[in-house]
Amino acid sequence: MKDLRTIVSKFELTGTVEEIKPLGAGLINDTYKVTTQESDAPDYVLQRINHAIFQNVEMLQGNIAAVTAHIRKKLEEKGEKEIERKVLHFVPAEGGKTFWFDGESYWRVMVFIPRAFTYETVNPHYSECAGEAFGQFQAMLADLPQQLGETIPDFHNMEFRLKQLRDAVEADPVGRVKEVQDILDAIESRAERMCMAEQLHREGKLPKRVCHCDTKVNNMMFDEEGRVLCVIDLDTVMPSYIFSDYGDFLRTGANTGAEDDADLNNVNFNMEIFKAFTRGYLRSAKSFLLPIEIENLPYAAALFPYMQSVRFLADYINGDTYYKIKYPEHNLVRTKAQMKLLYSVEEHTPEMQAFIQECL
Ligand code: GN1
Ligand code: MG
Repeated sequence: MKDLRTIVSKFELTGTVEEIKPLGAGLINDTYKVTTQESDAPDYVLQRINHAIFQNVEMLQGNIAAVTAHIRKKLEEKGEKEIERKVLHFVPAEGGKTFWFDGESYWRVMVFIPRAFTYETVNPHYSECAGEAFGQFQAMLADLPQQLGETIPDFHNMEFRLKQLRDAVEADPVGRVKEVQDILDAIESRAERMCMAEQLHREGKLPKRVCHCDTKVNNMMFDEEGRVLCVIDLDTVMPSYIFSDYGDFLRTGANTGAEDDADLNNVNFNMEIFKAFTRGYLRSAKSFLLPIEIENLPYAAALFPYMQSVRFLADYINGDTYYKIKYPEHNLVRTKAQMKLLYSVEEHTPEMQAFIQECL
């Protein structure tokens, strides 16, 4: 890999680079913070785009440019102050593109948002703010004039994810299927129901809307007072069911344990977080959501731990080719934690349905 300073020099930064060090905990791209010496120059975020996963970088960056320009315009129209902290700002590279190819990898640079924080866990108050912010994010993008490309085709298509898992099981390239048969059975017994979104879409009952599709709690920036500044990690913004954004936040934000908790006793679905997030989300999204979308929010809460289990398990069976791992069993541990979360969501489903009715 090329020297990071050389890469940064290909972008039109202001200020002198002081240091470049790793940032964040993403499982896909490599991210660095670039600090500048001058107090009046911004700091930056440098990212190596995972090109094996995002194969069409032109499309990827085109989507992000369309989305950020549209949000910026909306914020300007609202007379929003501090726009620079509320929408990502990409820095052009040599040649005028928003990315640079070093012959091997694709890189991009954005302005670092100062005095902003991300969290791995949030309290109910922050969750309510997050729910409202994701509803607003979807609302702001509802009239996006461009048609966005699918940066990862079939990204949240449950039927496709199950097919990937079944293909992995059939190939069993590293001989791991025999040790995970009980998990596979639990997955298969829920498969048909979990593909309900695709079924409803085929029947013309469930629309696709522009969604973020990676609403992990740590993809959201908060200010010093806990107000949401903006949503980051826009690589997967694409048409999907609103279940994606609602469900993936709860998968991460309402888990009382870690995504990869080895102690399953830590992993449960936190109803306080669920309630707060749902209250916030419905406040800003109720006006445009269809009844079928609202009714199925508890399904969305189950769908994402389920889908994530399927994806982690497929990667484990395939010999860990997709997600970054820290130890050999990591994807299996992740799978078990997500399955435990799913069971807890299932137990809480009637309570969730009742709460949603109260909110309406
Ligand atoms: C990946 O890059 P990161 O960590 O924000 C993944 C998500 C998964 C998540 C699981 C492009 O997100 O879909 O839900 O890991 N992103 C991609 O933690 O596959
Ligand atoms: Mg991320």
